[in-house]
Amino acid sequence: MADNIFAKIIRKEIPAKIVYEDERALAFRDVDPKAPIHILIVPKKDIARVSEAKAEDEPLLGHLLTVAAEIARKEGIDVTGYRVVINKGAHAGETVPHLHVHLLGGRPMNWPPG
Ligand code: DGP
Repeated sequence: MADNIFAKIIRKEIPAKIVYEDERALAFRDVDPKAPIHILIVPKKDIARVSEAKAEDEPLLGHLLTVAAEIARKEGIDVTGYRVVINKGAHAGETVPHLHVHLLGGRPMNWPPG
């Protein structure tokens, strides 16, 4: 059983501001938000990072994106726009070894990212 912080949030061993949950995914507010809306969407399945997802995980990966889009509509950032980010590895700044999709919105963002 994984003991990283997101695995503990999924098991409800530590609190989080949960905004969405179904049988395959959980979404909660980032504890250190980088935008007015910053929500993390995670699979309940233990997948450390996107590079470790298997072909059998493809429906689950797609589900995380449709959940992100649904949350964006509920949070009122669908019209103004938002960014969906997955960090993998040191150069991208991955810090938690459980796959997570960042949903960021509520302000204009630069491109390319820093
Ligand atoms: P990443 O850098 O892509 O691995 O993003 C990890 C994010 O997780 C980062 O934005 C901060 C957030 N985070 C870390 N610990 C916690 C926590 O205990 N609770 C919540 N809600 N977010 C956390």
